[in-house]
Amino acid sequence: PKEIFLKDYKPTGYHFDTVELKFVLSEKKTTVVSKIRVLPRNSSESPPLVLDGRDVKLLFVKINGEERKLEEVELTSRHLTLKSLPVQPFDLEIGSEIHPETNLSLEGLYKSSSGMFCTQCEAEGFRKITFYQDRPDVMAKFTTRIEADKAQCPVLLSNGNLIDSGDLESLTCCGQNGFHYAVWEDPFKKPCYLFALVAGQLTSRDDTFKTRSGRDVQLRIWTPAQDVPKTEHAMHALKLSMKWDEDVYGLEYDLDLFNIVAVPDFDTGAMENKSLNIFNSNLVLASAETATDVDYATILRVIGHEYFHNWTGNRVTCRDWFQLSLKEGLTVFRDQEFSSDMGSRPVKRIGDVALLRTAQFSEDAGPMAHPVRPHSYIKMDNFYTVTVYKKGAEVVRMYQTLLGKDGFRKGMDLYFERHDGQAVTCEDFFAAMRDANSANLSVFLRWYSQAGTPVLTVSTAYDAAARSYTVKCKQEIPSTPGQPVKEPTLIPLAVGLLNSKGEDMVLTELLDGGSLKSLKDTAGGPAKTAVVVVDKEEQEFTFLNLPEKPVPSFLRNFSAPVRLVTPTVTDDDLLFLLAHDSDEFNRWEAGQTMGRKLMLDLIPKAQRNEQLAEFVAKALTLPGESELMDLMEVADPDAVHTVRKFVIRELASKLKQDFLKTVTENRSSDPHYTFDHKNKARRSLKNLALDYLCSLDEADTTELALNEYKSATNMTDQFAALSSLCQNPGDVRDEALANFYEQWKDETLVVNKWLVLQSMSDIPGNVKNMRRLLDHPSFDMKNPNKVYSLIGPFCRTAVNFHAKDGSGYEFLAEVTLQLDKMNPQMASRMVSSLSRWKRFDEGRQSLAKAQLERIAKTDGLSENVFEIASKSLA
Ligand code: HT7
Ligand code: ZN
Repeated sequence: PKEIFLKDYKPTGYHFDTVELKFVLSEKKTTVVSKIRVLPRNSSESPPLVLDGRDVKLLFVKINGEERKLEEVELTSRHLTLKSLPVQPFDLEIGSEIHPETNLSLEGLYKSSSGMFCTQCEAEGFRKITFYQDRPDVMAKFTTRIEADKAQCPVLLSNGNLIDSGDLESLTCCGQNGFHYAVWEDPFKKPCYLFALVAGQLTSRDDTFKTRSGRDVQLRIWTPAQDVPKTEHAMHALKLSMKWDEDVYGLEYDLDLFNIVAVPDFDTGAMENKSLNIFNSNLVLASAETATDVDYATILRVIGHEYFHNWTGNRVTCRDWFQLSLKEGLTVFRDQEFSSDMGSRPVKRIGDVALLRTAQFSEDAGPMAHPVRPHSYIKMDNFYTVTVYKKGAEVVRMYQTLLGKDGFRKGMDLYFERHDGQAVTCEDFFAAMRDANSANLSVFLRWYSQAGTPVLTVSTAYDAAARSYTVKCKQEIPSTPGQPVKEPTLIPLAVGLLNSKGEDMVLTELLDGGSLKSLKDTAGGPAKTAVVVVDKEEQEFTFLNLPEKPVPSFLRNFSAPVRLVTPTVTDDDLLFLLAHDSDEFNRWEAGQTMGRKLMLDLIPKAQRNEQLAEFVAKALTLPGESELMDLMEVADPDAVHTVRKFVIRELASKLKQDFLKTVTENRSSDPHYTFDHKNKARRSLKNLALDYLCSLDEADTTELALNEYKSATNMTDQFAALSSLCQNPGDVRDEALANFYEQWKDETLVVNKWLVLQSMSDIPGNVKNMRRLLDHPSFDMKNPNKVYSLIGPFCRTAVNFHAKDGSGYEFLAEVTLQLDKMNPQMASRMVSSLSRWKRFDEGRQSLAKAQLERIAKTDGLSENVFEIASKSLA
């Protein structure tokens, strides 16, 4: 397979100005005719025009209306190359044929199991629809005509505005009902990855939104008729998103119609196609009975995310796919801020950082480590990663931390002023931030080019006589594949200093590399948090005028995506911060640091099979198993699991009465479900307490959970009680699972939760159960939601995926190979779970490696899986 490099980027020799598409839809054979107005870049020469195309049958090619003989064009399985072209603007017309019914890859145009036609074009799916320059810097105005059987597809949707529609009485298909047509015109230039088409039997929930300039925008959420009642929350989320983008960024929606379609088989979460967002059903549909608080929050976030792309991604798009984080990092940052404003800011930040640490830090330390802007790829689909998305969002957040909210907004305004309607790079974003603030940030660009999580070591010394406090910083970025040596980057380190009463000290003056700075907060008042800029390998800062030795609170609000090491911070300091820090993120962090330290100290004991006695801790939700494994020289899944379970049980037994009280006091007397901060917080505390109690596996705690399960009036509480019961193998667990399935077997999204619960289980020997579930009627390998529910969570379990006998690895390899024949993107996401095999003991290493080798050797393997398997073995 061919590797593609960022350094080889060249603009195209031809612009596409307008594109007229005509689809005649049928599941077996759909014809697509595209008429493109082509503008040669250079009027003195006509280089070959290379069009991408995969699994598309070419029917004809016309230049300025004249048909080219098919023998005269160059056609391979990947490209159509046209030569001897006019040097003046010309019309290119291409006729082609595709087969939606047999397209199981879920990219291009496919027929969903629900019967509707649907497209997914990002990153390179448009080439499965027709021959085209399938790259994001080719931006054109699209008009789309769709013709289809009216009974089978009463609703025909594409991007932009509906400009014409009607019946085609003269056309009938195989004696069935008549055909009808719709013509859609998108007035905005766009790359083809934002093209979308949906056709099927759909019903909409309709609403309107009045923009701040007074325009009415029609909002429609489309689903099969029976699901319309479950779209109320999604519609609410959409209106909140539209309002938020106006309020916070001054960004208004630019068309008079905004459509969302919910599709039951969609490869990932959702897609921001211009004015026609397509969503996985599980990110649209919700009711109190079938969806949890987490589902409600996720829907709010993703509806926001896709809507925000209208400006960050669509109006200003990426020059090439290496720049993916330009739109995704920025839009994730925007959705994080949106969710924070709609709920609890610290709780949101804690959740985001916890995910970054478990998923992204480990990616950054493994064989697939890559910079936020990768240097090369074989399959772009493999680079929709936590690094590009979540570390990319942290990079954007750092601009805001460095420049302040106002400075960041000025940078955003300049970015849109300069680049609206363009396809640009991460440097363009950087330049807008820099120029709008006259800031000197050049070292900051290294965040885009260097992989690996920086380790920031911070130590301190207080000089009582001088009333000064010196903070010594050292940064180190570990080697990653292809990048043995790293340069220091620019790290904004947010620092607060607490006095002995636990109050923030006022920070007045800072000696920074010899120069004295006076400190003020952003509103010009006294500073209680200072952001110091660490941009050298080693650096010292001294805070002046401090009357007593402070307790330091470093990296407040997680001001940079680094691993912080603080050798001079004591356990007493951590307890003090846990009790007093005004930065709520760091209060949580102090508890987590203590939990990590205590559990890591216990691991050698567990490895020697010693008794793990006398442990008491303060933190409630403990760091997860994978986070702990990541901190070990050689990851030991069994010991980590034993220790974590032990600590949970110890806490539960010591605090049993408190937990019982917590459950009782946080039950709601109101059966009506409300998704607001107060009720969410109450439910999550109650359910966490219940989970601790069930870890004891005692008769009274089991009975309590059973009662909670039976009396639950919403899915959050019902599912939480079921999860708590499922910790312990036995009849109660089996009966509860059977009961839940029986109750919900007709609600696919709820059945998926049932699959997740069994897949993530740590009951011994769960692989057997997994094999049984593969054959369960509720499972379907062709549906991504089923695969993500059943296979994904299993690979995150310490004890079962990493079972000593290799059964977990073998299971995953079998599933991956089966999946690869249908949907390579999904298969490569699955195989990634094996990529960190070198982190484990020799026995597990050889078992995992054998499975990777088995996958890599398989005939007919996709490029997607090949890239991950071969890089993992390297
Ligand atoms: N921009 C969208 C990315 C996406 C995608 C990428 C590869 C394969 C399938 C896909 N479906 C959606 C979603 C987003 O980040 O907003
Ligand atoms: Zn996105």
